[in-house]
Amino acid sequence: MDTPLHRHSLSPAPRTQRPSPPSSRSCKPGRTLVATCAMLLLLGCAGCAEQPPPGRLAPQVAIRPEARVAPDRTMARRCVGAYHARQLTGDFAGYAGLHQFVDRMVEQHGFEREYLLGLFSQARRKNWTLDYLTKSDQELKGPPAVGGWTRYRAKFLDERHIGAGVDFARRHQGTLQRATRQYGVPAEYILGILAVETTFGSYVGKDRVLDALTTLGFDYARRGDYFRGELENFLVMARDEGIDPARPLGSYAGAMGLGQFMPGSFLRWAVDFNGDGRRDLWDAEDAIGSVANYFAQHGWRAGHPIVTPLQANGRVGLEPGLSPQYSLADLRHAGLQPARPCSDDGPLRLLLLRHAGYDQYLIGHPNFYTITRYNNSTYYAMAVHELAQTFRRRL
Ligand SMILES: [Ca+2]
Repeated sequence: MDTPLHRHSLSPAPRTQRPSPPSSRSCKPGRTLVATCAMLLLLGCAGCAEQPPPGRLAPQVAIRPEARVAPDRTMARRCVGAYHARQLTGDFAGYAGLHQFVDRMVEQHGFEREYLLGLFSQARRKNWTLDYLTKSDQELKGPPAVGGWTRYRAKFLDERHIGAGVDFARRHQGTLQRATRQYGVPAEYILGILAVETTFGSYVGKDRVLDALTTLGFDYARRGDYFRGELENFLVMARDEGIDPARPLGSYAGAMGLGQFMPGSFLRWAVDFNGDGRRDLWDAEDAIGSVANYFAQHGWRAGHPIVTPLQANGRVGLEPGLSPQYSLADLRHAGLQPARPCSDDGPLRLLLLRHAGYDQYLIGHPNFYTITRYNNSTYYAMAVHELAQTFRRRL
């Protein structure tokens, strides 16, 4: 994908050791996520998720200051992993920002300071990731290159992705149908996401999420705030789900599981779709339900169009983009005519695909925009859409 940093959710670890899936491809620059095998060890921590929701406390019950602190300390003892240190050592020793982060986790979430200092003392700085993102940031500047869509499309619209999708769909037909019924999202779009993200779990990440998020949170200035927020979500998630936070593997940006959810997306949109009481995006059923829920929560409209091709007459003077800004009259005035009847009269998103020998324009309808909520990229969403159309024909 164009943007290397994607957004969403991830899964908590299974309660048993999960073998790493075979890695069938190398890390491709330009994709959102990805990493190799996820071996998640879920050490059971039944109590970790039992913090009472704030709303449970009756308003008339007075809470003394010491009473507010005590439950948090109890929670902290339930964190998984024997980490303990009085000082920060290792790759991140001396990082003032990390000390401030630890202070915040102690004050706002009730973690034990020594636990976090011990955990971060064995975190590793991922220099390769920083070098790669610096290079990617430079490449993303400027207008889309001629042939960019042709090259991007070729990475995903191939027999490896399509064949894996057909096989996955046959194995999980009932679950896909259930997700479509429950969330109103066609199975082929769930398949399109899982194809682009991890080729259905064949490559789900090889970096420790702890290392990825700590590195990007404190050494990647451009998006440090975002990754510190995801590190916070990750630690809360690990405690809630009873996971040792040093165990989960994910992409170089911290995305996890078949659907490559970031921790914040896991907390908000992951679902337990196989009914075993855990949200586990390394599990195919939970991943299917979680992707469908993500789409539903981001505005997917069942039965509505995704894109409408436009026929161009001469040079087009309009700026394409994911913001809706044009009426049908604007498009026609610029020499763009819908190739089929279009009931959506705007404001409309004008999409541009730069093929090797020509430019192609399309209208991106609200459902197209929903796909970009998974990754804010026209090419990403278009690859998912074209894969979905292919799966629909093949299944
Ligand atoms: Ca589950």
